[in-house]
Amino acid sequence: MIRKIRNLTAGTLLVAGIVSCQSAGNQKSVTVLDNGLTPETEHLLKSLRTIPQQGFMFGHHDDPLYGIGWEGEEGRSDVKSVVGDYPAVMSFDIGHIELGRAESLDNVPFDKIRREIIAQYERGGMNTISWHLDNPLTGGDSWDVSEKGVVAAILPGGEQYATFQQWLGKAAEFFSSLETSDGVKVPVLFRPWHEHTGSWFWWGKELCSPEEYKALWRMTYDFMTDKGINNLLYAYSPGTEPNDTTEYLQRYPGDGIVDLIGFDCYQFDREIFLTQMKKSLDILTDIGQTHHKPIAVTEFGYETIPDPVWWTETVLPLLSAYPLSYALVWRNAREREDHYYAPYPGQVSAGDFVKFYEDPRTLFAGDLKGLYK
Ligand code: BMA
Repeated sequence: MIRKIRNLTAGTLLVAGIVSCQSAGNQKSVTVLDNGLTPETEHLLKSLRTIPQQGFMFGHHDDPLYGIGWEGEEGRSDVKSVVGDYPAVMSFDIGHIELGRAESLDNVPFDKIRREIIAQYERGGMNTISWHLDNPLTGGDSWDVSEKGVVAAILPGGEQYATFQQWLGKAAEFFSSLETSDGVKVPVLFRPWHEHTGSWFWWGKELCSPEEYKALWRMTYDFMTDKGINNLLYAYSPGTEPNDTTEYLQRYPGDGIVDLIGFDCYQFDREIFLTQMKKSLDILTDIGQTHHKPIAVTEFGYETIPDPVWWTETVLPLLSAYPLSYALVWRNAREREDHYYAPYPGQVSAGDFVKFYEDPRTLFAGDLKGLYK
C-alpha cells in the first residue's frame, strides 16, 4: 500500500520512515519511504533544493537520441560533441505512449528512450519527462484545440473518462519500467500539462476552467500514486503569461502534488525575451521561497542560436542571478531544418557554449555529485 501523506509539509518528509511496497508492473519488493517515494527520488528532491548553492544544471531535450546530421548512435550527443560532457538534465517526451505505439511522436522507439533514461541516471544525471499526448476527444494531436471540452470529457463522468484512464495506465507502465539492472526505479521529474497558461494545447487556458485544470492534475497524480508509481516528482510549468504571483498560482494544483515550479520561454526578440524571463524568474523566486519549492526554467532557447555570444552574454548573466535548479533547452531536430536549440560542432555559438560550460556556475553531468544519495 502506498500511503498518501504527500500533502504534509516538506519538513514532515524529512522524517519519513521506510516501508516495503509492491510496485506496479513487477512483483519485486522495493523500498519506499512513508511519503510514497523511493529513497533515490526523495533524495533527488532534496538535491533540487540544494543545487543552486553551486550553480544551475544545464539541460537538453532528447539529447542522446538524435542531433544535427545523426540519429541513434550510441553515446552520441551534440552537447557532448561540443564540450566533452553530457547535459546534467535530459528531457524526453512520451507522446504516443497513450496509443500503445512503439515509437514516440518524434519517432523514437520507447525502448531507446527507456535505455537512455536509465543511462543518464547511471551517469549521475537527471531526467525529466513531458507528454505531448494526443487529443482524447477528437483524435487529433496535442495542438488540436478545435474542441473546448476535452478536459471536461476526461474527468470523472466525462464521455472519454474510461479511455483516458487507459491512457494514464500506459504512461504509468512506462514510468514503472524505468528500472536499472540492480532493480532501482529511476527517479523522473514528470512535467505534465505544461504551457497551460497559453491556449495552443487542448488543456490550455481558454479550453478549460482553473477547477478543471486542477482536477486533471489531481486525477493524474492520484492515478500514478494508486498504481504504486514511486519514482516520480512533479513539475508545474506554465508559459510566461502570468504577470504576478497571483496569476502564476491561478491554476496551481497545490503544494502537496507539485515538487518543482518553472516556466517555458523562448527568445525571438532579445529585449522581449529578457523582460519576460526576468518577470517570470522574479515570480518563481518569490513563490519558490514562500512555498518551499525548487525552481527551474523548464524549457527555453533561441532557435538556431544565431547570436555567437548568446550563452555568455545573454543566458549566463540572466540565469546566474537567480537560485535556479536547472534550465533546459529544447531539441536538435534531425528531421526539421532550422529547429535546434543546442550547439553542435561548427555551429556559430559553439565556441561561446564552451565558455558557458567552463563557467563554474553551469553544471553538466560530470559536475554532479550525489543527486540520488
Ligand atoms: C515541439 C516541436 C515539435 C515536437 C514537440 C514535441 O516544440 O519540437 O516538433 O514534436 O515539441 O517534442
